[in-house]
Amino acid sequence: MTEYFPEVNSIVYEGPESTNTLAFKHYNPDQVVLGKTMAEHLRFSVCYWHTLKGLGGDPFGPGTIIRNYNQHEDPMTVADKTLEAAFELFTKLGVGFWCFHDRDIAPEADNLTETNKRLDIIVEKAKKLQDQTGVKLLWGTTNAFSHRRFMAGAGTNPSPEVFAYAASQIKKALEVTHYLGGEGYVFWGGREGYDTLLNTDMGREMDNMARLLQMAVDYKKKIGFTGQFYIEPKPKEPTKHQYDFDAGNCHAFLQKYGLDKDFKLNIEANHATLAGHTFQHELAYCAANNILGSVDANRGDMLIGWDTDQFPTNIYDATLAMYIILKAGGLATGGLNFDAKVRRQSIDPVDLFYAHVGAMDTFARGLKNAARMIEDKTFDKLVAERYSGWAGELGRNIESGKVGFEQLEQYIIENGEPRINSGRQELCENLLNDYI
Ligand code: XLS
Ligand code: CA
Ligand code: CA
Repeated sequence: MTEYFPEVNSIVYEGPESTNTLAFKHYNPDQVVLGKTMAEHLRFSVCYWHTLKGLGGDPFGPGTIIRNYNQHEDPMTVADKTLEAAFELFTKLGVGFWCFHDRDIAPEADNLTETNKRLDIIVEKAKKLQDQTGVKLLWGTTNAFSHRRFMAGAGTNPSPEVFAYAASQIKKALEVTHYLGGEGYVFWGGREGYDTLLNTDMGREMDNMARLLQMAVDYKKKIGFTGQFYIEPKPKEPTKHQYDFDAGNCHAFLQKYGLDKDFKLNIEANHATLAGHTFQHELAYCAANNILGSVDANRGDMLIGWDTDQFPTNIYDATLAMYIILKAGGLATGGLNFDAKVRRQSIDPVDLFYAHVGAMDTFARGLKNAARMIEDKTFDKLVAERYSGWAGELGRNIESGKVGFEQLEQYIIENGEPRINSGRQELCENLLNDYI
């Protein structure tokens, strides 16, 4: 098979002292941390759309990046070579997983039947490459947002015909994800939102979105696909307002429509910050509500208000994220998927490797830092102390539902002004810095 990245060898762990810019300084896949290997904890995944297909286009100009695997007239030849390049990259990076949209891996044809045939050809090859390399599918998904037919959404489209197209496309994507042994399936609401309420029936759109998801749940059971379903929140972009705004919003939606047992969330760092939250907040919300599923590990830019999808390099954020993830018991079927793209000026193939090596090391450091925070119980002790009142008689009575307003009023009349304690935020932040 052709080698597409001959300038890069397999990336190996060389330790913190290494000066090799194409080696891991912290990610040591077999190193055991809190009872599991780093590879088992972190479950790194490469995303197909940005890493293999992204060419650096932005609203002001087309792509700047030329790849050796897409220099061909025939779109199926390009798809074939891209897949080979992809598995070479996955293997050289040593990631265990990949993720794709149906349309990333195989181009659309003139009608759905032909499109599905093309998809089958590429999926067959992907299955072979997975078997040869041991790289697994973390999740599959449907691109029901790029084609012009989806300009007004898929499940929330005002036209039932577009809804039917989206359903057909999801049906097929579920089948191929199942065939490839995918551990999950993501629903990101592409253009499921609105640009003006003046032309929008919001209630109907949300009901229809739920209908589409319920159909997916039914079909999943029918074909025996046992992978985990995820919803991925994002507050805006491409529409002004996306219905699956943030974790809290998705949670309410799933509960309202009785879908909460069938879905967890896929939390993307850049989407969290676009929603005005921290990455850690969205993870913590999910953990507190038992809906933490998977993670799209990237970052935004503090000064840019859109989805820049940059590779994660912030050790502070990665530490806080891993702290929440570890405390929640880990990612189970999920993983850390690098839904991130190299910058428009990073035009060399080697930049893809620098990007992933840096991101993997960032999360490896986050994992090691978080593990020490947990072992030392530094913050557990602070939190336990802060809430210790709930172990007393009053706290127990409130939490067990034994008392109501009248008894609590009586308590205050008898005992007077409550005692209050310092929150110690500065101390907490100083202690955190000891681990970074
Ligand atoms: C776009 C989303 C998308 C999903 C998968 O902003 O991040 O890439 O992860 O459809
Ligand atoms: Ca994403
Ligand atoms: Ca994104």
